[in-house]
Amino acid sequence: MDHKRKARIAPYPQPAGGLDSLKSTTITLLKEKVPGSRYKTLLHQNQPDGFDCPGCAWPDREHTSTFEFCENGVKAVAAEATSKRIGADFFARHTVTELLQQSDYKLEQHGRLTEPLAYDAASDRYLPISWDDAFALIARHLKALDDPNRASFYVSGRTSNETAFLFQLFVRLYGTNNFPDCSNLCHESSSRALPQTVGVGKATVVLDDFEHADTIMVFGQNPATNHPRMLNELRAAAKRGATIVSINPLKEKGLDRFASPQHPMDLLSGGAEISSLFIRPTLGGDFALIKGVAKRVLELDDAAVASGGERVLDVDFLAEHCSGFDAFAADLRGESWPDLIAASGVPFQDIEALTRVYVQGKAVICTWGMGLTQHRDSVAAIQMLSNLMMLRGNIGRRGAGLCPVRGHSNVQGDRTMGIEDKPSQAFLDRLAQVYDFEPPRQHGLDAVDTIKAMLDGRVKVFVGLGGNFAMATPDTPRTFEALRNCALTVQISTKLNRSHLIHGQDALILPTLGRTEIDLQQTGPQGVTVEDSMCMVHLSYGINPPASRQLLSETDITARMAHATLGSDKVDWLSYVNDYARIRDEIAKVLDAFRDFNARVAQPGGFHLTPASRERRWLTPSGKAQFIVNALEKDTPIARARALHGDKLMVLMTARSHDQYNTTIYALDDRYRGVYGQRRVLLIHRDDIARLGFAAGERVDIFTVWHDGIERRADGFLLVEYDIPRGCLGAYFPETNPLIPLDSVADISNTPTSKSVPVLLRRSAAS
Ligand SMILES: Nc1nc2c(c(=O)[nH]1)N[C@H]1C(S)=C(S)[C@@H](COP(=O)(O)OP(=O)(O)OC[C@H]3O[C@@H](n4cnc5c(=O)[nH]c(N)nc54)[C@H](O)[C@@H]3O)O[C@H]1N2
Ligand SMILES: Nc1nc2c(c(=O)[nH]1)N[C@H]1C(S)=C(S)[C@@H](COP(=O)(O)OP(=O)(O)OC[C@H]3O[C@@H](n4cnc5c(=O)[nH]c(N)nc54)[C@H](O)[C@@H]3O)O[C@H]1N2
Ligand SMILES: [Mo]
Repeated sequence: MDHKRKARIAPYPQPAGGLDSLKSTTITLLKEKVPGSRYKTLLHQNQPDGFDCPGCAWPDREHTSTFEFCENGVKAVAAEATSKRIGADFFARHTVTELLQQSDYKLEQHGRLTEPLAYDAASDRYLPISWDDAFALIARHLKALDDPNRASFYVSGRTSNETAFLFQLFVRLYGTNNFPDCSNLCHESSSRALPQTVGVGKATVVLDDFEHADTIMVFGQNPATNHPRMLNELRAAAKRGATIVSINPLKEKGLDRFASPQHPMDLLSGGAEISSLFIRPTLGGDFALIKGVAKRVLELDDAAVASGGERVLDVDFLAEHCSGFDAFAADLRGESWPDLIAASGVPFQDIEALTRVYVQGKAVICTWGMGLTQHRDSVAAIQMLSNLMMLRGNIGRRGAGLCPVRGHSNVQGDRTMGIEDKPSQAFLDRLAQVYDFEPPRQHGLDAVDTIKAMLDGRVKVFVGLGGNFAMATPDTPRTFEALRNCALTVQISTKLNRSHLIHGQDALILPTLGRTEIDLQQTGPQGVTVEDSMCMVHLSYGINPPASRQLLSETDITARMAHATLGSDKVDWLSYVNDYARIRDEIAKVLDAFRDFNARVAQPGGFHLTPASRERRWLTPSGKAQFIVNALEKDTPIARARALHGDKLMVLMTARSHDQYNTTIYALDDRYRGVYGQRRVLLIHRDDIARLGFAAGERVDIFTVWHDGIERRADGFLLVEYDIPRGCLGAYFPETNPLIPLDSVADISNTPTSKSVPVLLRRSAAS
């Protein structure tokens, strides 16, 4: 394989962005053979007359601004606009068993899926099937189940509001709340933590607040790769003199310096400085760190009271808006400094430095990503962040607030539309009233629980609306076994991935339009709506011709699936497909926040779904912003593993390289981390390499320490000396997903602990 020849490790000396970003873009367009005529696609990205970038959920300046360059946005668009195609002839040439030998990288590289296919066990191949027969097969399986809860319906976050709404209506009319979604693997911890503290599980800021913040604290995020447009906001804030802090075990590129390709002076000057302070907790150390900062804030306030100085706490905000402060303060006072320092991995002087920055800020924004959400105590950590922000009234004020930075471009909108395994009773009541049926009331299955239910045979039908369930989820061999246990698996997809090859007895691949493509229905080209990470809802219109004439839109597929399964007596499914504006009218009937939906979304830039917390209205049981006390836990799986293995025990985080979109591998480099032509690398501190008796450049096998007797391993990882805290390791997913036990999940949110896996290393036999 030619990429092996190029495998090398070479630290990247440049700032993030810069000319290399432009170069990488050109290579991407050539490699995907994107026709020149489609380059204009890129100019329509996030424009009022164009489509919403499928890359990430970071908002745009009102969708009305000039073109903002984003290297990874280009990759996401190019992956969809590729001229490569695979149809029946491709599947006739390859058995599924053969395709299983190919890497995930190679599978996606084959190009766009072009026609519906059904698995044929006799030949071990996918063969063409008509759309009608495909829907009839789904209906037959769903109707044959003795209980609707034996089917589970996964949604990945690219799906539009219109499709998501129809999909949840179909599934609830069918009779279940089994809605695993990619959010379960992602920001579920934020979505569970925030409603308890501030009443709404969404950001309290909008983009404009970044212009007014004097302090921005970025927790557990790698924006240069995952939200490149965020760097423009950080750059502007830094230029204005705002203080930016990165809280991350790694000193990620872009959080240090960023050379904006839009600003030629940056390219010449070596980029703009972004963060002035780097706080580097150990993996999973954030809860203790944030609690430490909160404790220090309280101590500084005590000192101010004693000396008659200006209060550090926002006493007016606490008095008027908060509940539970006294219990919280008492808990903080009782917490031990040595415990907080040990658990956070942050020395006291750094906790002090972070506290000083925080209390000097008059308008503070905290943003966070997967570094905060994928640990066992993630819900507690995010609640602690909320507590910290409440201490100084940093919520519901201009330039201040909480900002979970979502991943998939419409993952937030899908949840708003009711893709939710634990729907509120109020939402179900409205569905019941508008559609005159009794929706299922008991909670459904999320992603992890769906895998468990498929493993033990409770769930027999799996439908995936986008995504790559087999590879995005933990404990890969068990997830594979679970999917193979199904009577039917259905994947609605744009490109080939492993979830098509790890299938049930019957299996369908239903190819669909991507967001960049023209969605032509009876009343003309249709737009769809999405909600970004800061609650802006706007329209998106595809501009490219569809990859194949046989593709149906996701909305159409959903409607036809519903029609075949349930008939159209109650809901005239197919009529909605003619005109998506009619679906938006239905959404407005069920969700008050979407009143006059069609009119409001037609405004350039769309409209804002203002969360109550932004206006200091608190939808919590106490009616106030609620302080929540959480104890520092000592008896954790990692502590228990360490008690068994001493300092041989390492903690692994699994994250993204610069050249991937979740399970889609665009290429084999991770430029900013200096990794080229390979992905089986393990980032490790040089002292740990020596201490564990290895040498840099050796290969190791990774073993999980877990208590269920199952061997979990991932073999042949190259040790790469890296600036990472001692005791911590970094590697890429999905290669490392076999290491994450299915029941190693965050409390309350049930999110896999992808950023803290207790492991041991052994020299690889293959090295
Ligand atoms: N190009 C591109 N864009 C994407 C994606 C993609 O794969 N590719 N994925 C999209 C999706 S779905 C999502 S959710 C987002 C993900 O975007 P991120 O949240 O940036 O996701 P990760 O790559 O997992 O990076 C996690 C970061 O957290 C840090 N970290 C790990 N553990 C800890 C910890 O214990 N504490 C702290 N403080 N930091 C920690 C890591 O060093 C890393 O910088 O990006 C979205 N955008
Ligand atoms: N170990 C570990 N595991 C993780 C994570 C981690 O940090 N570490 N991160 C988790 C996170 S944050 C997330 S969000 C999940 C992501 O999980 P998923 O959302 O399930 O995975 P993706 O890789 O985003 O899905 C890619 C596939 O989606 C299909 N696709 C792309 N565009 C479209 C479209 O427009 N319509 C349809 N129908 N299909 C489309 C393509 O076929 C492509 O192969 O992974 C999670 N898994
Ligand atoms: Mo995500």
